[in-house]
Amino acid sequence: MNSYDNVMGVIMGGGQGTRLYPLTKERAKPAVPIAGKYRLIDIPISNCINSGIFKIAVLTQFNSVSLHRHISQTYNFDMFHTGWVQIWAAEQTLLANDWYQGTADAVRKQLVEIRTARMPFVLILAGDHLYRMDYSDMIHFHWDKQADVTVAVQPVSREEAPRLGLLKRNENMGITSFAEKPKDKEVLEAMISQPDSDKPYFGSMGIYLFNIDVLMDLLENSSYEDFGKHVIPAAIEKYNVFGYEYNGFWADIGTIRAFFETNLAIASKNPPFSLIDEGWPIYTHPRFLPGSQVEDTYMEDTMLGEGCWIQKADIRNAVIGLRSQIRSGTKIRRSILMGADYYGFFRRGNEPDEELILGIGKDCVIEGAIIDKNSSIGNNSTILPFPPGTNIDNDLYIVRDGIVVIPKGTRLPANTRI
Ligand code: ADQ
Ligand code: ADP
Repeated sequence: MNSYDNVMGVIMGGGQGTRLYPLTKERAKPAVPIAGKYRLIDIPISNCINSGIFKIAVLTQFNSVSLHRHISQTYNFDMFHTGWVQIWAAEQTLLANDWYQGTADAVRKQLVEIRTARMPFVLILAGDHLYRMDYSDMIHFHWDKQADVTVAVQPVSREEAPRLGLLKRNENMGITSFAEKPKDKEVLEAMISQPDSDKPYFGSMGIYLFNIDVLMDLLENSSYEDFGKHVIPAAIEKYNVFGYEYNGFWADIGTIRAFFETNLAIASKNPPFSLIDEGWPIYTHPRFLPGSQVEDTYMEDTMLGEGCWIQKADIRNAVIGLRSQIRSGTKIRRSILMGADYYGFFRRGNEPDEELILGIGKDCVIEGAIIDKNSSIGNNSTILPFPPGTNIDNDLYIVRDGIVVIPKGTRLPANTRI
């Protein structure tokens, strides 16, 4: 594996965190748990490490304790290694006292740190994508093309197109035009690159490789707020900007719906993305948990985390996060359980006070829901999904696009109906 001492990874860890709310109620977006045992930030950091990029900064607006804990417990390179993973949180300084800002603004406010790292190339990555990508191919493409900026692109369908930055390339793969999330029919028509394909557009993956001087120039001499809206269109006018095509699995999981569907998809038969890959592990905080104990349970299309205890349940299409406890007679359909950070008062052979049990109680039905960590659902409760598009804010639960989310640490009383 190559190691790139001249490329630094900058991961955009999230702005206000409204799109994944309430999963971001008490934690920074990069710390949101996925796939039963990881956190969102593990994906881009693992891609960097596996690609040979060892200097990584995570830009975050909401500097949560859990993100710090996760990064410091997980990503420690040994003393013979020059790599580091740092969290750069938005801070109020004499130069900047406004908090919520766009992606370009967030990077601009850390330009001093970026310059101090003295890396000639800066790879900007989103923090809410699920994919496995070897950035070294993109780096070599950038060098071969003698590019100033390279944008990773993927062919996308008509349906996906309005949600992404769209671009067109010439024969040399130079980007000739760019439109950020166009809704206008004429603009959409004009951005078609491959008319006969079922993926006629090139969508920006929001992954950018910049020569440091170009990044400095574009940010220092402007008030551009966003990469997609402002920086990339301006760069095309002034610099050599290329589109590097990537055709592997890639999903933006930055909304509750996308997060939910993608988690369930990876738990399904023939998943579009497999977490099993010996050559390209996804790293996370090692926990030394025992294997999961499953008693008389039917399970189908389920991804099961470590350290769970499941009794006589029926589980179909679900992600069951680490330390989950599910009691007898419970049915789970199309749902994500994030698990727990501890077991509560439970000890094997010593059934505790029902009120204190963590996890899902007896005879519950849970469908179309995300149950965040450390929650407890009282016996005989039912949670069913709402029609897509429904949004509700309630003390005990939140509904986003029809998906019921039980916020972290919620205690739903027995016999609750949602
Ligand atoms: P979006 O994903 O809509 O489109 P944006 O909201 O700018 O773009 O988010 C990009 C990433 O930066 C996300 O991971 C987000 O959490 C993070 N982020 C946002 N504001 C931040 C801030 N202030 N500080 C730190 N992190 C922040 C972009 C491009 C499109 C492209 C899609 C691909 O603009 O052109 O097609 O990504 O998903
Ligand atoms: P999340 O961000 O997922 O809601 P936390 O970061 O609070 O959760 O907890 C995640 C991990 O940190 C767990 O492994 C948990 O055991 C550990 N942890 C939680 N609280 C503490 C603490 N006060 N000190 C040290 N580790 C903790």
